[in-house]
Amino acid sequence: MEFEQTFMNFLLQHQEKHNRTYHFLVLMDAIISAAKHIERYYVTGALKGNLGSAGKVNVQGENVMHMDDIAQKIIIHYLKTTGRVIHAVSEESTKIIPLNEEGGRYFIYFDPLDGSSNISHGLPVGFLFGIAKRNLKGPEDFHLRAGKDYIAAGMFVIPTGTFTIAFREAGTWRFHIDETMNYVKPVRIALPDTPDTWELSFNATNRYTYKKEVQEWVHNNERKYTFRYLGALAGDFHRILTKGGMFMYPAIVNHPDPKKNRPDGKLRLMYEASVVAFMCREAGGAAVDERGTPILNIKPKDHHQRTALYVGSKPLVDDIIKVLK
Ligand code: FDP
Repeated sequence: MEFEQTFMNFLLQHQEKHNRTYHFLVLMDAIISAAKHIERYYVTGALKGNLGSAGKVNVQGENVMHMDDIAQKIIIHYLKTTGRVIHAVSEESTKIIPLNEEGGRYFIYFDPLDGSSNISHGLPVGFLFGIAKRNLKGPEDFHLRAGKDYIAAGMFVIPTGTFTIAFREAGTWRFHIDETMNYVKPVRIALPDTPDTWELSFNATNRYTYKKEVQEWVHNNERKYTFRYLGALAGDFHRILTKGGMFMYPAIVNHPDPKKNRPDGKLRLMYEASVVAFMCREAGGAAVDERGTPILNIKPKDHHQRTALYVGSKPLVDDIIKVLK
């Protein structure tokens, strides 16, 4: 019989090696429990009628699916039980969610089920999260942290049983769920240097809505790489992490219907772009916004702030920066 190291054992060793407390373990245990719970609901969702619309719109003005609601409730339940979370910021909640303002130690920013167009098909979606820590040395600035101040960020691609997490200055790691529903077998991820496997990922329908320089860049580069697009950031980025290349969701500035322009981009900074940018940096890559500013340096003004995103292999991101600046 062969046994693989579990995520919790890996994390325990990581905390001991770096002389850290066990508080983070308590938080991660809750996040793992939530993810497993969501995963079960998702795979049985079509049978139970949970993959349809909840008949309301969220803070982003987007249609809320039943599963969004279910995932949100599950995550908040588990976070509450830890006593370690000060505030949670979720895509599914207009306001920040205070959990333990006095005794908590962490801020968590999450999107419970990202990639909503896949939900009704039961296809992959993501539970994305970033974690920052209370300022233990000085005055508390609460929750509006730049990605560079996160201590960890991760994603579950649901329902594939994969979990990827990055720790500050300690790499990006991938785990797979086993038959006992444990995430096991840590594998450290580094973006491949050679372009042979690189992929480009973007919503091709939008290509003529990008600014001219980005349209030209796409035109000049797309034939060099394989094109893949699932329509769920976690799934698309999961591929980029192992194959290399670049995922991009540029600003939309040339839409034939100007009301549909998105000059600030579409993706949310705190619980989408910064999360993947953090994982990408720890795997040796980079991420920038429409001006070529590193995503991890952007301090949000609002917890639901949007941004354009170019994330992936450093040489490709560096190349597109030339047309962004
Ligand atoms: P969705 O709107 O379906 O929830 O931010 C959300 C996101 O999905 C990302 O997961 C995904 O990469 C992107 O938006 C897909 O947007 P398009 O449908 O415009 O391609």
